Amino acid sequence: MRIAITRGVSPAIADCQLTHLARHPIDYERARVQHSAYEAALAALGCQVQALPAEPAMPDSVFVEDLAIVLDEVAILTRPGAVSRRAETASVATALTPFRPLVSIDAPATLDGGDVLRTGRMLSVGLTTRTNQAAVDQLTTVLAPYGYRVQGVPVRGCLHLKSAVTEVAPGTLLGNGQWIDWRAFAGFDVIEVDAAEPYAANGLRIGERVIYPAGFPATAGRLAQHGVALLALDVSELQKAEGAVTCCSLVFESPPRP
Ligand code: CIR
Repeated sequence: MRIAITRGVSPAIADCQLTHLARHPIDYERARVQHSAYEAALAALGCQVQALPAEPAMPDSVFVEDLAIVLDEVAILTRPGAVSRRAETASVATALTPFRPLVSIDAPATLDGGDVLRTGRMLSVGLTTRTNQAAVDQLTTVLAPYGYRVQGVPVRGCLHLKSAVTEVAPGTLLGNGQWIDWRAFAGFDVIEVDAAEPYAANGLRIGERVIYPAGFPATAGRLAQHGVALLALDVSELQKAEGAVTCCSLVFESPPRP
């Protein structure tokens, strides 16, 4: 069974953290409708959606990806880089407890899940305003017994590593080479986003399909040429909060893959 943990949009989302974007009004009702469509897409792709209640006092709490890294063997609870987001972790820990043993990232490390790209037994970890080298070091130590390797990847110009690169098919990465150095991903096939669509690198692969934001037609065309099947969604209000499609869920198998 594939589980997807989500959380309703906070009515305070207009007060979200913003790092690289200017603040624009966010239509809360529209954000809710878009988020419901996102949850419906997850369900249509075979996920059992476990929706946590919205947190009125936590503006960014819809972005549950940032609170944990769920691997087959263990789940890592993060220590988000934005102090305002640290209170979001507790309820995600409770939600994950039935599924995985939990390990926490501790100070001085800071880590956002949006900075962690897993490809097989390799975790690439964005070094950003949210995630530091101490987090890379802690992940390396915690995950070595399970056979994972961890590499830090410098990121410039965007919030998270997965704003800059995601895996859209086994061995195929979609990314923005202005924000990362592709040499960190030697051996992968690379699809570069269209230069006019810098934010187009974030797709959420669920089985054979990729949930993908509407509004990036040139990059979507490139993906189609590579045979990547998209499920396009309008997530405009979440994008104004500097989020995209990976950030609104934690997707994993239960029981873990053998
Ligand atoms: C933040 O700055 O933390 C939120 N406004 C956006 C987080 C997006 N998370 C993600 O892409 N993993």
